[in-house]
Amino acid sequence: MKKVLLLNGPNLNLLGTREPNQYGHTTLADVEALFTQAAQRLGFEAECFQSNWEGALLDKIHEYGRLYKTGEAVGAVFNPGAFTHTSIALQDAIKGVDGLPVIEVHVSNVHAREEFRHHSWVSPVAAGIVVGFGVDGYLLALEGLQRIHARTTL
Ligand code: CA2
Repeated sequence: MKKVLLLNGPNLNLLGTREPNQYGHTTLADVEALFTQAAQRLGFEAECFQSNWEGALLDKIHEYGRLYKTGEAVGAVFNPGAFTHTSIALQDAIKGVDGLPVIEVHVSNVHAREEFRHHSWVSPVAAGIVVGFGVDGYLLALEGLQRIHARTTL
């Protein structure tokens, strides 16, 4: 079974526990369970990984770049959290793994928030972007990834 990565960046381990007006009541564990079930229905095996460390996120992207090249993975759904707005290293990593489809997700509508959240270093190298649909965005992104996979394996 091909793998699909659900990758979450800094502070997303707090999902559902604080700031419910911004991020809702669903916890990261709930999101990971829903994502894993949805991936199974699409015939993929999900791996869920969250880290507050930039380097750990980079390592996971590199790992999936290798798995994508060997045909063992289809891509990644990635919420880079606040690193979205700061990390050139994440852009370089996604560029560097060359080809791995990465769908960028934001739970909140970052464009309706502070100016500093409007810019993303990840968006220019993302295969698609899902913003402002709450935690449903993760599942919408998975569906998008499945469509990209179907299109590229025709
Ligand atoms: O809307 C998103 O998904 C964000 O990626 C979330 C980041 C934020 O820095 C981005 O601008 C937009 C913040 C994640 C923090 O998550 C928390 C969840 C619950 C309570 C506190 C933080």
